Amino acid sequence: MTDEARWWQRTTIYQVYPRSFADSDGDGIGDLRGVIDRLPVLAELGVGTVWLSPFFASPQEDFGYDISDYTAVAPEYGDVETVRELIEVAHGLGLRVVFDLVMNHTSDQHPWFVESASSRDNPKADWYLWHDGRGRPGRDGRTRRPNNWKAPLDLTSAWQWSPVRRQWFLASFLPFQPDLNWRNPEVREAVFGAARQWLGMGVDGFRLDVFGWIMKDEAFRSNPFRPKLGGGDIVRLWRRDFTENTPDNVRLAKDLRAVVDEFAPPERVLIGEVFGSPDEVHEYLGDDDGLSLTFAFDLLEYRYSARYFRDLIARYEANYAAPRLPAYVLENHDRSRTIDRVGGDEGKARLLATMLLTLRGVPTIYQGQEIATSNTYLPLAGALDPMGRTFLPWMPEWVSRRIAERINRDEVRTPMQWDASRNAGFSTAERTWLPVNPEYPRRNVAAQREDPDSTWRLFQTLIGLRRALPELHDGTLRLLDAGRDVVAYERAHVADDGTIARVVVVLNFGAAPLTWAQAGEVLVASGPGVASTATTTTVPASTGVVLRPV
Ligand code: TEU
Repeated sequence: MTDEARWWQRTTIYQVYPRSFADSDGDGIGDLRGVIDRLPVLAELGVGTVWLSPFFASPQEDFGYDISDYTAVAPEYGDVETVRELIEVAHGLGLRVVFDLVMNHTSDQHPWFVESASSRDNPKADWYLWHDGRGRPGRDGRTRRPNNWKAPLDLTSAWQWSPVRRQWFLASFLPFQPDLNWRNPEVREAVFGAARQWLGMGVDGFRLDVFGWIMKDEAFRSNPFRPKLGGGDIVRLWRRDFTENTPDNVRLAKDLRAVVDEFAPPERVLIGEVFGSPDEVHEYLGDDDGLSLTFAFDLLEYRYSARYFRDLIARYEANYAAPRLPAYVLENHDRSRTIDRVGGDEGKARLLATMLLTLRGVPTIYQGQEIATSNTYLPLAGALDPMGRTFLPWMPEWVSRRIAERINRDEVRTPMQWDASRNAGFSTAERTWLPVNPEYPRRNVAAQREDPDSTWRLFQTLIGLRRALPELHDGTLRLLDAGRDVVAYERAHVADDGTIARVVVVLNFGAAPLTWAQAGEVLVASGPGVASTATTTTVPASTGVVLRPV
């Protein structure tokens, strides 16, 4: 592994969901040894950074996003020594490793919370966001909630009642995930201390879970009622002026930066899961003293329209001028698979992958995306994911089926499809923790590695090209004039000796073939039928192409 500065600007990130990646001990649950065993396949795919979703001690009610010890590993995944080995093996393969840091909340079973909830005057009484209610207590002893802050989906309050403290505590996500009080210096030191443990072990940085929510308004003011669409998150009825992306939260990014900088070199990366429009969230990057990257979630929408993506690229270009970069996300463990968002059409999913991997920004790939895995339909009743059960217990199946991705995240967390053997090669267990997607005999990594036209091979080619060409990993981006159904851009790079290298990316979202008025060498095409004459290039419907203009 080379310790080049700013390595993260040129990397491609691959998200591993450890519970579903590879099970080495046959208990039906993925583990860290399984990840170690499969790292060579990721190196072969060509990605540069592996981000692991949380594997820390946890009651697993939200599958690791509910932590009960930041410094320990959940026993079903391995132990601290396995983590050390994972980092070493990854580094040996030239891969960087990023962990998931969940700073906003812990599990309600974390000893910190158990103590905090035990009385109003214990040593950790102020470690979480406790607040008296409004008005006089009712017959059950409860007061009215302190303010109108909402849990996800905006259907229920984020405040939970404690009969012991006779106070409310804030849980901005699920009720069993109480929010830590980041204004308490002891909390900061405790969580920063855990981060230092992993940094000292060699982790290359952190993906920061719901980073935008951590520092709420100090005066606990209610959010204004004003519905808001877009920004990459689900629809909101209340603006989150006092709970999300507050000025204090932007300052927290700088404090965290200072912690990870204690460990450079190599430079460590901080990637924020922050929601909002590009003109809001780019603030987190500061003057190169905040987060390194912020995810751009706008690609996760159900939009397959050239105009949508053209506007989006223009907005990110305007707000993330070089050396800043957005970290584009097309899939993750929370949202519907790409192929399901484009009506099951793999050609369209491949076109979007071509865009993702040729934009100016750091691309993120979620395990399974490289073989165009689809959602595994699983009814809401019986879901392991607590989202739907918590917020929509009354919803009938025929309704939830239509919007399943938003409420049953199990559907995108089923085991990785490695090969056509039992359990898709994920596990030798009788039963895996979630069922395997029934498409696996046809759709798996082993089959696609053998097939030069497969989606896995397309990803490998695009990632390889991105690594090889400075115009792709380091160049400028200029949107080109194109027809209504076309997104086209030029990526260019000026070498030290002044020579300019250029590639042009043409993405035909339309249903008819396109004649692009430029000829060139076809470096990659997302589908068959691309042809260049002396002056033009034909791009079939739902196809993307990377051209070296002549
Ligand atoms: O998710 C936050 C987030 O993106 C959700 O609000 C999202 O809108 C929701 O899952 C609907 O798809 C992060 C993690 O990615 C998620 O897995 C955790 O459950 C959550 O934080 C709480 O830690």
